[in-house]
Amino acid sequence: MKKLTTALMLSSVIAAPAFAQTWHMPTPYGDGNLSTQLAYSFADEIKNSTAGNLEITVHPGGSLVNHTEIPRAVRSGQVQMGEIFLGILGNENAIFKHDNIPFLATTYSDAEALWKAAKPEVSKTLEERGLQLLYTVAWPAQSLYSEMPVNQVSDLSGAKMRAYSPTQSRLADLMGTVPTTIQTPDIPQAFSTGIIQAMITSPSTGVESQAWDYVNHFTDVKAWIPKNIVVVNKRAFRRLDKSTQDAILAAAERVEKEGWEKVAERGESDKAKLAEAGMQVAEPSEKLMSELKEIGQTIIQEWQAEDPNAVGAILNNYQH
Ligand code: PCA
Repeated sequence: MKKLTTALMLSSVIAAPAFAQTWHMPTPYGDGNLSTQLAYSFADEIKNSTAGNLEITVHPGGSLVNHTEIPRAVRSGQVQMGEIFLGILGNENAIFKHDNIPFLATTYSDAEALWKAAKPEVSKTLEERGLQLLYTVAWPAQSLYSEMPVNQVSDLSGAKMRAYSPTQSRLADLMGTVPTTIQTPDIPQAFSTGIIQAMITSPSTGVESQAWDYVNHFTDVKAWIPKNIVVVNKRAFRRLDKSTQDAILAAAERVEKEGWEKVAERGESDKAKLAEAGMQVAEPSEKLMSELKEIGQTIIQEWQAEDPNAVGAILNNYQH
């Protein structure tokens, strides 16, 4: 009897079939993006380091769950993990808006510093919603796509502008444009049917949506550097054994570091692709920049007024 038990225990240690599980991880963006590539590499690392005990299936591009539904799907446990663009949570809590504030952090090192300043609050707020933060991936800096050259904000007057978050929608208002919320998979159709005429996003999303089919001009205003977050359902994570939890945390740390290392270069190589495809890639005029920065100041003030304590704490941490 003892032998049999030992044999069973041994076989379960070696093959571990009883404990192997498959998790699902919906993501919003397509395979060409750095964030999606890192999601695959995150899943691979965990599969290897747990010897197949935890297999994570990545479902890119909103294919399993629409982007706007991903937060709820992870929270309810419908899926165990998911990737979310932080800015879309802006209406839930002002602290999430730090991610889309124009001209608050426009270099990658500033964006990292801003993230460091905001992370404790963000993490705590996600915890209260049953979500544990695993890692972050920054996007290349956000710049302007338009049909015509833009030398000043009024050149865009009345244009229909894509918005991907509440903060960006406010920016569109202040620019005298008309915001319309469109997720990335719908960008080509939104341009071709005239629902949008301009957008502010990364070179990567321009490449993914083949922006050159719809607009000719890319003005490199580099207004902010937003991020995706990858979260896990807290209960699902707690149910794992310690070594599997550690494997997830180790992979998350590695991927986050790799993301910050690669993002600047990815922005440059994708910008080169826009030019190769025939877009006019231009540096912004001084006038455009000073007008946009002024709008940025208004947005910061409005943001602070929304939650003076929490936002004030982020700004304080960031600036000191
Ligand atoms: N691409 C995503 C988010 C930020 C970015 O560069 C988008 O346009 O929706």
